[in-house]
Amino acid sequence: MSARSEPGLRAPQSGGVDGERLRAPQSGGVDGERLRDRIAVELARARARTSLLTEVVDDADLTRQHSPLMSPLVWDLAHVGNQEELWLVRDVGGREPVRCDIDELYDAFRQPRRDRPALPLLPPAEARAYLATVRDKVHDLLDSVAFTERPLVADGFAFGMIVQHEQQHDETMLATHQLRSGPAVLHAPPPPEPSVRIGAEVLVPAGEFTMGTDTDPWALDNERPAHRVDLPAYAIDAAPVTNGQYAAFIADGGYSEQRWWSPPGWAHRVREQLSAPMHWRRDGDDWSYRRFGRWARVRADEPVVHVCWYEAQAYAAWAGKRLPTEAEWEKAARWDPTTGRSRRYPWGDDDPTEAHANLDQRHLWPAPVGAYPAGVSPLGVHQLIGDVWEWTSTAFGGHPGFTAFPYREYSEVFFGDDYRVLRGGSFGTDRSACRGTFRNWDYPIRRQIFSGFRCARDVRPDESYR
Ligand code: AVJ
Ligand code: FE
Repeated sequence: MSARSEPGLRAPQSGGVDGERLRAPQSGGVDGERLRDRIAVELARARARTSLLTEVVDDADLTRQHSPLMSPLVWDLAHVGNQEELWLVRDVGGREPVRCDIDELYDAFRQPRRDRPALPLLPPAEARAYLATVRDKVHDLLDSVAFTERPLVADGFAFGMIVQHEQQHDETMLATHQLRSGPAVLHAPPPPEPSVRIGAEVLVPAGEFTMGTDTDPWALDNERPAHRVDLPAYAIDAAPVTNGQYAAFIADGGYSEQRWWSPPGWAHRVREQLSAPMHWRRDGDDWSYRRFGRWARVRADEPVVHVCWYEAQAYAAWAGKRLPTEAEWEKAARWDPTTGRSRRYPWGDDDPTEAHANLDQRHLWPAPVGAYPAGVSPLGVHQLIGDVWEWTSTAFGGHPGFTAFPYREYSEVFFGDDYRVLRGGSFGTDRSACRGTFRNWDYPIRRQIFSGFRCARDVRPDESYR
């Protein structure tokens, strides 16, 4: 039984989020056709990005391991096709396997990343041919699939899951590109310039809100079910912490003062000799940062990126603040005080456009603070979606009433104290794999991902702005 077919804990005030508009289109008729078209568009969009990320480098670069933290790009490539084969061709379609001899090679749990370059992987041309064969079969079965009430296919869920899976690996491949040495091969226009001034922080009143979702059709198991969470009043930064703010922490000796760091954070800092975000180097009195093969001056008003959870936590302590909990992040992003509802996104229920957020690998770094006024939340919090993944203080776990669906290895096996939750997506995240409920997670030492943060603090019940 899946979380998706349970009546669940539908929250009284979540009606708009969980409203009729998002209900299952049936197999036949206009809605079914619209869903088929939407799936085809999303599959094609994901594949275009996968192709781009794997065509800008040669075969040697595709096969090489650019960092022990990452897979060779050609592993991600064939793994994307293999997951699509497993879930769509074999499970949804009930078709014969395309290649069952390679399942084990591309099973992330059987092959740790550091070992992947030594595997007898499909060479690039074979991997591309494999993906094309699988995709042809998927188009064939998409033409005739019935979007029945079966949880795996209702609302086209399995297709949405596979779209998001490919896009997630595309973000991982983008992070591999960032770790790759050599000249720039990726090109994109710079993000927009700021168009509004943003205050320091926003006060969020005490009270309940709806966290998670029951009905967002392509929400993954860890985003479910919707449930009410009561929070005391808190203040949260109106924008992510910027390079300028972070450089002030460095200049103030933040990396050499143990008191700002947690004990495991300090041990990690010392062992790894951390002294600045990943990819930064001194440039006179300033800093430069290498992004995708080009050195650029660190810009003070851009959100800081490539920091680990321990660095974020130390910065917050230095600033007299703390990281927000995951629930605090989500309330700031989704709660509308006028209606009491939780929105899908800070700006409303509509899918992101270029005006709302820096997503989709449209730009190759975070946008300066104030660049996305249209993306503001009802409470006045900016740039929650896109730009940088934001570390929260919360360990990754299931929402109350969590049920693994459709496989435990997507989320459940990662629950526990080892991982911290990140929210909101980055410039490298596709809009299909990002929403107000979407949850990412990683080890607190990781910073090769596009990770930044914002701070929060407790407030007294009678406090207004500090
Ligand atoms: C949700 C980003 C942590 O990359 O490990 C990809 C996504 N799961 N293939 C990851 C995922 C299976 C996952 N993260
Ligand atoms: Fe995967």
